[in-house]
Amino acid sequence: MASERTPDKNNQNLLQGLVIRSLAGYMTVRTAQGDVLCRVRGRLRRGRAEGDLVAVGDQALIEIHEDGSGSIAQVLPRKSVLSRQLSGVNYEYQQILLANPDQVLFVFACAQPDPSLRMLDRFLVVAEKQQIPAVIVANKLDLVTREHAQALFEVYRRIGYDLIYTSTLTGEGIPELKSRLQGKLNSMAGPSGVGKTSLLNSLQPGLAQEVGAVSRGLTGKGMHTTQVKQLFPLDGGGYLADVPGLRTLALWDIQGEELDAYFREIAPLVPECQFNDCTHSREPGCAVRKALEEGRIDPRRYDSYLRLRFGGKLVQAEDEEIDFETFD
Ligand SMILES: Nc1nc2c(ncn2[C@@H]2O[C@H](COP(=O)(O)OP(=O)(O)O)[C@@H](O)[C@H]2O)c(=O)[nH]1
Ligand SMILES: [Mg+2]
Ligand SMILES: [Zn+2]
Repeated sequence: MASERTPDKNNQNLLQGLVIRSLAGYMTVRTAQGDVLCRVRGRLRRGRAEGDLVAVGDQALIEIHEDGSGSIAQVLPRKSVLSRQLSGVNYEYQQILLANPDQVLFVFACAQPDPSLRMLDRFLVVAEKQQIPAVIVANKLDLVTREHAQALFEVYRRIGYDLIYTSTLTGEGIPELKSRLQGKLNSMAGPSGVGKTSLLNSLQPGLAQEVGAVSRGLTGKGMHTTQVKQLFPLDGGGYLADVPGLRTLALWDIQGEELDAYFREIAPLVPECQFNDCTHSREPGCAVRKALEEGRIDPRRYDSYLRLRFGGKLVQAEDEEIDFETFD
């Protein structure tokens, strides 16, 4: 039908779909009529953009051409984004790592390697800033006693985070994790060796191989400079996103003055401090330090706050030695 190819201001001939893959200027859009490869062009490319106009996770309206290829006509409003702000002398650009994420999973091990909880605290700050719910996965539960695992991680549940203990060896926590992912757009990050690949295997046979094949296929052909972003469908519905840029999440610039707002247990106390510019370090009448002394704030979390607030470059360098990744 000729009318199918006519661009229509009322979107009558456009097909809606989910952007599931992004690579070198092409987007794969999953629609009710199958996957359509779309070149990003035209209106979506022209002009001085202030940020990525289309990204993996976006809901898009596409136009299908005679040869079966498509083009993206419109991107529907996003409900949330994982993004980073790129700033220069005369530009500001919002790079979208993932559009519409429902939640982000931070995976650590209870042991081997010992969890870097300060790194986790940094990630949680970024998740708070971006207003994306975080799920903490404490893997390798089989290597420690439950008491030990709880001493490490239970503080996060107390301050309101979703926390799941897992073991890919015994299978503990895997069904719970699976149901937590269902029907949602999930992303995952964690240090090397904590068991991310093993978790993928436990969650869904073939998923880890699928993810691995995509990254190998690219690096194998010398395309290592090109980043592929992809959503992997989950059997029970929903997606898991492989978003390479997530590894830099912890390094994003957050202003010192806004930091207290991103510590869940500190934020509600801030209005009670005597000084409205209280840094919660040595000021008199500080409600945060009072809570700390009364045991209502975890000393290790408070230490994380202080280090992020006042640690400067040294602390950053120390933290950044930890190799963070999404999948490998
Ligand atoms: N004891 C134990 N070992 C695990 C568990 N999950 C993964 N491992 C092991 O930890 C190592 C790293 O796992 P891997 O999945 O490659 O971690 P990744 O780097 O995060 O992808 C491998 O030797 C796994 O067999 C677990 O729950 N318990
Ligand atoms: Mg891995
Ligand atoms: Zn204070």
